[in-house]
Amino acid sequence: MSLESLKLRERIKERAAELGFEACRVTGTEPLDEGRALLEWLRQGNYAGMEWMRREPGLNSRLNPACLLPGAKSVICLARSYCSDSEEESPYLSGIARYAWVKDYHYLLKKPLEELARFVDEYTPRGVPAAVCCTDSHPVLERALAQRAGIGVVGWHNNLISPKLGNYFFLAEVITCLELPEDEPLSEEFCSCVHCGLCLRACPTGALEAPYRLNARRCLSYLTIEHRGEISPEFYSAMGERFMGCDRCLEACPWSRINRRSTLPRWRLPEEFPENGKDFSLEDFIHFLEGLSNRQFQRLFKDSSLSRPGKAGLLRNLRIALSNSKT
Ligand code: B12
Ligand code: SF4
Ligand code: SF4
Repeated sequence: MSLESLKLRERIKERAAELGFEACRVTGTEPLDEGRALLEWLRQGNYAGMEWMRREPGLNSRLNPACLLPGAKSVICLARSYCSDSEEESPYLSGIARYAWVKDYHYLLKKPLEELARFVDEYTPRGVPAAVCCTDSHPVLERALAQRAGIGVVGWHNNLISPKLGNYFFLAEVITCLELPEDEPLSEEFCSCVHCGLCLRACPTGALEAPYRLNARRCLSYLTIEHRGEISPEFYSAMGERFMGCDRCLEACPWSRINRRSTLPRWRLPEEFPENGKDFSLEDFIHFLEGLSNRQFQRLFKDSSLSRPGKAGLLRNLRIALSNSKT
């Protein structure tokens, strides 16, 4: 690689840092080695009801990121912390997984990603397709790409762990036709899972069936966010008073002691909520949601990850959490 392209990679990293990304590293667009693990995961039905995970053409680009952009040469992998200090916790946050304590990341990361893509496009020759921005918005294996770029290492709990950011961070990518020098993956010794296994023991439903193998059919994150319809009573007690997502495997992980405080804006309960949640109770929240039409719900929660399960899904989860709080 020429000195020019090394300098350009550094300039892109500087721009990414200015835009708020705490890590930025580059990998190529060759097919991913983790493709086989993905196909096996799908074959075993571990995707539960997420049918979109196995559909074409999305599956092709998961296996081979070059399918997303003709002539793609590089993937710029980015990370942004969503970690917050617990003393700042508002009472309603204890039932919500940390990633949803900040505003919806699809919405938060869109602008800085587009800005970075524009910056990259300024260096792309005329007539070459513009860069593509992804943050869980395109079918790519974000963790595997970020692992290859050296942002972190996938742990037994499936999450990507970074030596700088710990566990609580989002991933995003800019895929470009520019050929940039690739960064090296982290050394395998970085990950200490073999001597640990705490996440597997902490999972309250046995969803982590083996190292790296998450069965979404048993995962509370899947059940409370993505699953539509009833939740099997088998999982009620494991939910406790949590009603949105699950962090137990991440909380158990020693790497979560790294606390890189997020600068992303916090999500707050809508102003319409009595006293803005100071005296929050599960009953009050249920009552509040029951009083909203679907359209009002969409308006009030549009910048929140809580919009993903929708009003019906949230109410389902809250009622289980409420009954758990009484036993
Ligand atoms: C579907 C999905 C889910 C599903 C399924 C999760 C799963 N583990 O697959 C559900 C709803 C359960 C979920 C939950 C969560 N998710 Co989610 N999810 C996704 C999504 C859209 C696709 C993931 C996917 O392709 N899964 C299929 C599996 C097979 O792939 P994989 O997870 O990458 O697994 C790889 C490893 O297991 C590895 N592997 C397998 N065997 C082996 C063996 C060895 C030796 C090695 C080294 C690796 C290895 O290869 C696999 C394929 O790459 C991504 C966004 C994206 N487009 O990538 C976000 C994403 C993975 N989710 C994210 C987050 C934040 C979460 C939650 C923390 C949210 C929460 N608190 O509730 C939890 C974490 C649960 C967990 N322990 O994984 C972040 C993760 C960031 C990070 N630092 O890793 C992502 C990247 C979104 C983002 N843009 O930031 N999620
Ligand atoms: S998110 Fe919760 S239920 Fe899912 S694997 Fe982790 S600990 Fe288990
Ligand atoms: S809890 Fe232990 S085994 Fe699990 S991902 Fe973290 S370091 Fe690895």
